[in-house]
Amino acid sequence: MGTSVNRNDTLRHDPDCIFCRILAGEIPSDRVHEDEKVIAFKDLHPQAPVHVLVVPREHRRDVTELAEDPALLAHTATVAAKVAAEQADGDFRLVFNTGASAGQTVFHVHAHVLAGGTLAEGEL
Ligand code: IU
Repeated sequence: MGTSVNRNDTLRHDPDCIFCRILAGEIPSDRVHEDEKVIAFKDLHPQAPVHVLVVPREHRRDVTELAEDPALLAHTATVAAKVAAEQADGDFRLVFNTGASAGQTVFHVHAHVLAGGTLAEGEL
């Protein structure tokens, strides 16, 4: 399915993408942050005491497409740090699974923020 502009004609949106549907409010999520560029919500299957996904509103496939907009990539990291400071002690691991072999299952870029407690080496 092709990516298209969404209702406000500014952001790339894929109606078949589950994260686009979460962003549109069609599927509920437990949001901990939202602004005009990204949202952050709790992962449905947490793998750490704090496990939040920071998701750019624009439909981009992975971190390599996100990196085409350096300001948006930087903003994603800044929001991750804010979430870790608010939900844990400020320390965090930031993971972008990129490609199926690396464990990416949702092909709308998202940063996993893992925090709280001591994270094992190599976790996620
Ligand atoms: P991955 O890096 O693409 O594998 O990460 C996808 C994550 O999205 C994974 O941790 C899921 O638990 C999480 N997730 C979710 O929180 N809510 C959903 O509706 C779906 C996946 I689908």
